[in-house]
Amino acid sequence: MRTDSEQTIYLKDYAPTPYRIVSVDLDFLILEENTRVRAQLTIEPRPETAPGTPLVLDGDELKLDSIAVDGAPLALSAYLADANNLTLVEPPHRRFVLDTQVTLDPEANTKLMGLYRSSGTWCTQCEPEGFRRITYYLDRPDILAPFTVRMTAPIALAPVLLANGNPIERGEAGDDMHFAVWEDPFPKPAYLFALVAGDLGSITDSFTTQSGRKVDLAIYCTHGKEGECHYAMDSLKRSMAWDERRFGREYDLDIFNIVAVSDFNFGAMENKGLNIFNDRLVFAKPETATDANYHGIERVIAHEYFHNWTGNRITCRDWFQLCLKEGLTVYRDQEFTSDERSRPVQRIHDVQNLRASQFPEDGGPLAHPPRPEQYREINNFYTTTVYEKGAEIVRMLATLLGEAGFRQGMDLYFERHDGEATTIEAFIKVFEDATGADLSQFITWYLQAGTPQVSVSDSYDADSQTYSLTLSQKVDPTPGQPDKQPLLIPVRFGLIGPNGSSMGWSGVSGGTVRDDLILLDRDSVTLTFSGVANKPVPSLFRGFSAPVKLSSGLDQADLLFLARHDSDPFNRWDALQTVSTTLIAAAAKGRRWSDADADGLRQALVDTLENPQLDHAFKAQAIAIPSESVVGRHIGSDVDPDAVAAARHDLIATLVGPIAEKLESQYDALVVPEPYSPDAGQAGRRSLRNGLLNLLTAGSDRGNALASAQYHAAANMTDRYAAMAISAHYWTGDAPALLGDFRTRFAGDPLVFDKWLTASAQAPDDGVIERLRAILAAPDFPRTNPNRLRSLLGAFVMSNPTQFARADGAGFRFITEAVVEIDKVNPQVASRILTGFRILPILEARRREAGRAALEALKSQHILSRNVGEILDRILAG
Ligand code: B3K
Ligand code: ZN
Repeated sequence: MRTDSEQTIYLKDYAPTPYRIVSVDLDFLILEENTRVRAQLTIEPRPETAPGTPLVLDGDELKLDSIAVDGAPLALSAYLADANNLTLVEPPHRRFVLDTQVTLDPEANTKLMGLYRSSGTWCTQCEPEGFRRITYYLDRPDILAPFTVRMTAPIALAPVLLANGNPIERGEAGDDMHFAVWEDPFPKPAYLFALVAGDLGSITDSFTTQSGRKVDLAIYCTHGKEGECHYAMDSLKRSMAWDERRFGREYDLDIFNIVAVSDFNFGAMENKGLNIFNDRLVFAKPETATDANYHGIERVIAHEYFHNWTGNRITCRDWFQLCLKEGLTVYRDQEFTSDERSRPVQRIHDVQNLRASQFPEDGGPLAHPPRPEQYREINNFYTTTVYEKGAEIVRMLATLLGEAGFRQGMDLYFERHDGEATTIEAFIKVFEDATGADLSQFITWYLQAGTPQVSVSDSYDADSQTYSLTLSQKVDPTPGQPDKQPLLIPVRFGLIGPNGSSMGWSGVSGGTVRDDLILLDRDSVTLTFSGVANKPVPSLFRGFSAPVKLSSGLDQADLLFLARHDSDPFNRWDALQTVSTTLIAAAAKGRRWSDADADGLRQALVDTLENPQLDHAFKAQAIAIPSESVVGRHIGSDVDPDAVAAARHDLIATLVGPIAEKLESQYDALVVPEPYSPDAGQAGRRSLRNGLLNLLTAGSDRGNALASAQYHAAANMTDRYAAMAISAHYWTGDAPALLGDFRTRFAGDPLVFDKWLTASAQAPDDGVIERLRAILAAPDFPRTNPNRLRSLLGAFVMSNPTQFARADGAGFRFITEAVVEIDKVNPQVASRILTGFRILPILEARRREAGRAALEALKSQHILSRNVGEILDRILAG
């Protein structure tokens, strides 16, 4: 294999640049055929820089048209320019203006990094290293400068001209052209630069900040889609108010714009004052968007808005610190959603996501610390470990310091580091300085990869009324990190007595216990509680207080006791999940459950469903049977996905059989009266009803008919999509017909087409790969659009374990062949799809070998991008 660069970048090599950029003036001439970019960079050497030190700017696929310093064209011997660098051999040893011009072809830019065109609209994506595809620059996050941007474009093609900051001038430019000038007074790294030019519709609104400043808000979109932007606008205003209330953070410019585009490599981007969004995270109407889509829009609008402080005002020193802005901002968006909706339901949702995607990453060949120490391609490190584990680390900090201490630390962070590009160490230090806490052990969470496994043993002595609890931690080796240090693990807990209520104790020895928090800070801690009147059942890691795998040592009876009595909703949910996972995992290995086990679980599910104190959304999560992937992960080695799928199906049938009628009458009773609203109450009710449909479809002979009827009667996308997706997942008799109807019914709506692609990709029948090949090969399949590709191939890889990991290797080969083609167009999308192969180590030998063979063929037969090459090498080495 050859890749375009094998170079590895190391954190230990970090050094500031010898020159800094004082200010940036950009001038874009946007034409149908090409775009000309003139950059005037005011640059100066740092005080410590020796005269004659070369200045090396970054570029990527650039071609230099002209170059001058302080107005004088440069002699050929004074610089070196190629596609990747512009070097001034001996720049002036004083402040000077470097003036360069390059010409770009946005239409041909299928990587969607830098300046590109999406459905006629010119737009940009610069994080992490896209700005160097626009102009030669010191393209790294520790170079902060104020930007002024002038854009000139044809009025007919681009009546709307947007950039960061505030608009300061606009007017006619002759020849049916016009111009606009934008100024962003806040010094920013180039990755936050953005520009949009196009013929767009918009909706507008305003927000008055806590200090009384009025901010103009707008969302821009394709004409005709304005009516689908209102939920996003509402989410934005609620986010702005929440950040003031919860963190005292006020917005700082007079204007905040969002633009929805249809070709985008990920969800959205927090460019200063001009967020650019994948349109799937903006557009929503009940007939085409699900409750989950509304939820996603609210979350991501909030996330990008929150970056204005955590990411933009305070940014990262280098890309190794990515978690500084991403983990913290995910924590903030999770907290926002918890405050806006139901906290326990949101917590369960976030943990499900963590376990479904981060745990597999952390336990496989792609494991890396939240703050990595090396990379070949930084785009491969926008991972669930950096984002979601990063958020868990911030959450643990808040748990350890308490709400007030955490807020004091955050206040100090904003005060001390505003306007800076900083590090994880500086972030941790503000909490130490604000509260006096010693966090020297805690920071290990950022530096060490792998999910800690915590095991528990306990004993009770009735005579002395003492209860002793031993907690031990262990982290398996991960690539490049054979030896692990013990972490500081906060264990929120309670002891539950035989009557189901919480128990107190009179004293505790052997370790640190603060109120309801145990600090597990060594390999093993044994706590002895005195004055404990009866043998308790421990409820540990309440609210999932740390991202660990727990072996509680509790048997099914204890777990079902917790499911019934724990005052902590998360642990009630988790207890049920653990029971189902354990039963399916054992059955997949040939040890089927006893009748008594199944009866006990069934009764617990019924009790949960019938408990009037629990809300619908929680019940929906509680009755959900863990996915095949979650069970496979729990088994951990030598996994046969067919056996897991069969055991899971069998368990559902066993549980549902005797109570099918009861479930169906609950299902009937839960119909949600129209009109549709995306609010948490209605959404929770729909999710419970669809959860029941899922059980009935898998576990009763009524499922096919119920799902078909629901599909045809549905008045909103949530119910229609659920019926189709459930039918496809269990491949019911009517599934092909429903998929066929859905496709024609919504022909022409690309975001609904994505739903069809995803449901199609999850069908478990042996014909699925041929069908997917045909979809992909159709001449009109939009093979440059990331949403389409991910909906089809991402869904197949991540949630069709029986077909992706087929023993004959057909699923693996289908993906590697697709990856070769996609890599030529868009390496970021290709490498993301390839990460699905990280499951290989846990599969049974036949499948593992088939997967490796597909990867070896990919490696030996093709020229691959750095993105794909890095992922491939890491998986093969793991
Ligand atoms: N910061 C961007 C992600 C950029 C991804 C580059 N591969 C969106 C976000 O996390 O908010
Ligand atoms: Zn982010």
